[in-house]
Amino acid sequence: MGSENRAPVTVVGLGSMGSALANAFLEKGHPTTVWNRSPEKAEALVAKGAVSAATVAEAIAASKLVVVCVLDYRAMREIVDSLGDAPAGRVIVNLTSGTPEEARQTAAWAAERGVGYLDGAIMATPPMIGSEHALIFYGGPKAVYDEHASALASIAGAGTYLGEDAGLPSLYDVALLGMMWTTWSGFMHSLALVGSEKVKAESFLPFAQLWFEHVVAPEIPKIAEQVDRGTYPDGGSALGMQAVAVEHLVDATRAQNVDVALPEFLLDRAERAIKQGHAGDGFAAIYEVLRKPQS
Ligand code: FVH
Repeated sequence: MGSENRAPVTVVGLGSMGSALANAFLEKGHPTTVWNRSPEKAEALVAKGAVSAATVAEAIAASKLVVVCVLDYRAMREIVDSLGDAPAGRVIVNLTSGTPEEARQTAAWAAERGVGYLDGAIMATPPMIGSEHALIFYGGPKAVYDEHASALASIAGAGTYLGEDAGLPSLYDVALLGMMWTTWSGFMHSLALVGSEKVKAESFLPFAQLWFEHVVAPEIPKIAEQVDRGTYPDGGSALGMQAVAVEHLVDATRAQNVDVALPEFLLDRAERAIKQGHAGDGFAAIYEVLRKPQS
């Protein structure tokens, strides 16, 4: 599509992420209107061709497609609630991070007011925005997504529609965030352990990478398959045996005077799974404990 045919877009919220989004729309040739609570943040974008709206109502009026990316849902709702009926007939793509519940409530708010609504979760940092590798999850009415998919491709080549449920992008977002934090925390714990004997992270790194690549990562698809099947074959390393090894991890961590909370958590969940009868199963049986925390 020639840039003269690009759909007009409004971007509300010009923090680090909103500015990157507006910049990507401008670079792909979309006529772009911007608004931010602190108007000076629009200046760099105006220099690149954006139109700075004096009010948020003016910004919403400028384009059918309105992308909102502010700090949290409270800020998002403050902004849109101040507009009365003005957003009716517009499409709001809300890329503000939050919970599935907040996303579903905002989708209901939009449906009551005749506003097309997609909720999105950005799985990228600002410098990645506009690249083919930037991933953004979307949820909401399929017809609304289809109508705006080509404009949205300007901010993320790897935009992925998850379905009609506006809560799913936030759910995937927090699930991946949790995976990232726990994986990194596991690495931090191992660095704290070897660091307690003055081993440099640099010296340990090649073994951590080898371990991750050849032992940890290849198990991920197998675990996923077992969780979907609901059976957890031990693969030669039963949980009962692995729990004893985790006990060593707890003991050694304490002896090295390193924070013991993480391995204690792992041991506790392994012991709960064993109590539920999973001693002869594999590691993935932990899923049964995490999924039903009351037991
Ligand atoms: N930056 C990142 O790496 C992550 C990547 C994943 C997705 N997140 C989420 O994106 C949302 C915005 O993040 P951000 O990085 O742009 O955040 P800030 O630079 O801190 O900008 C915040 C903007 O929100 C505006 N704002 C805050 N409160 C209000 C309010 N009550 N009314 C109107 N606007 C408000 C703020 O305006 P100002 O302070 O400049 O006037 C900024 O435009 C966020 O959900 C991340 O979790 C980013």
